[in-house]
Amino acid sequence: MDHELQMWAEAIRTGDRGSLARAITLVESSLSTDQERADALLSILLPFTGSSRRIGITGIPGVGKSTFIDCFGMKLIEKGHRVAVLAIDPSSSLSGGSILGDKTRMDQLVARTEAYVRPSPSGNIPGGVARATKENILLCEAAGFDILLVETVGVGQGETMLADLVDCFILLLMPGTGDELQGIKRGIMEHADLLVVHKADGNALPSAREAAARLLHVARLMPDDPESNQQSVLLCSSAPPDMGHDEIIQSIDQFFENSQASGRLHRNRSRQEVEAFRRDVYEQWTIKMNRHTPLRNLMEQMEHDVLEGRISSFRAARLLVDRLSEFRPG
Ligand SMILES: Nc1nc2c(ncn2[C@@H]2O[C@H](COP(=O)(O)OP(=O)(O)OP(=O)(O)O)[C@@H](O)[C@H]2O)c(=O)[nH]1
Ligand SMILES: [Mg+2]
Repeated sequence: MDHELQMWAEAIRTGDRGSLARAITLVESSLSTDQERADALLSILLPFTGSSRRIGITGIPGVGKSTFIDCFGMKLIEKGHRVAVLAIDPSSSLSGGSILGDKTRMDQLVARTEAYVRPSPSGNIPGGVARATKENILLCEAAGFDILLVETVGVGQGETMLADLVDCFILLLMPGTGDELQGIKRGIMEHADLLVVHKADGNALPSAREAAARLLHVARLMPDDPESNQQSVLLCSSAPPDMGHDEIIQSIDQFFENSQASGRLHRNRSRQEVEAFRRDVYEQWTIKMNRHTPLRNLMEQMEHDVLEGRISSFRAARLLVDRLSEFRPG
């Protein structure tokens, strides 16, 4: 085994932040040599991962996810936890940019040695943001963080991606907009383990209370999944003097106790592993195909034929797969 990688892994395990940051950069690199090293490093660290609580925080832009995490993270540190925060931006693979990265709003957390805050990756990540985030979670666990908070915007694919990465997720909602669902699909509401009416402060407090009461009503109408925990609805403010974070911590403790006892936690992680494997096979296969010139040429030719209507997409795909054995692996 590569001695340098062993030393690097050791430094990560002792909590050296520079080594952790460099490992995350390696995981997000698009160079294939870096990808191979990242794989090797993760393999060394794998036995020291998996024991953290992975918690997703979602909600529309501006609902206060980052401010909430800053405050919530500080309370967790007071209770003796070590907290890592990863932001994911489901659009960054497409746009090449990061909508979250430039305004993390976690000034308290970034100043603490018990916390590690990593803004969302920008640029084109091989295998996508979900793959990189999963590996970053593992790295942070190996570095001794026992609570992983993953922030993502609750629109588009964000929440589906989140469900494949975390054990539990919190949906933040805002009062006073007339519609508690605020464009958030019912699907997310059903998946959330905890509904939090955020910004419950100042003039907004009465409408926050009303919103919580209505949400509780909706939550009770949700189809009852015997496996899931009773969905809670809590009020919270992350503006000073903050309010409600301790209740959220209690509710999450309860969630983890229940899901550990019922085996749900373990089953969910197993499902995530299989999903990740399937996704990675597909993505690595695509990367390999794109690098293999004769295959790429054939694929482009077939794409052209599909576009011109000379062949159906299904038949073209089948012909392509049938011809794969003609090509030597690249
Ligand atoms: N009154 C009040 N304002 C808050 C609270 N939390 C956040 N804010 C404000 O709401 C605005 C948005 O906060 P962010 O934490 O950046 O929201 P976000 O959901 O992370 O936003 P994106 O990352 O852009 O999706 C900021 O101006 C915060 O100061 C709160 O509990 N109460
Ligand atoms: Mg944010």
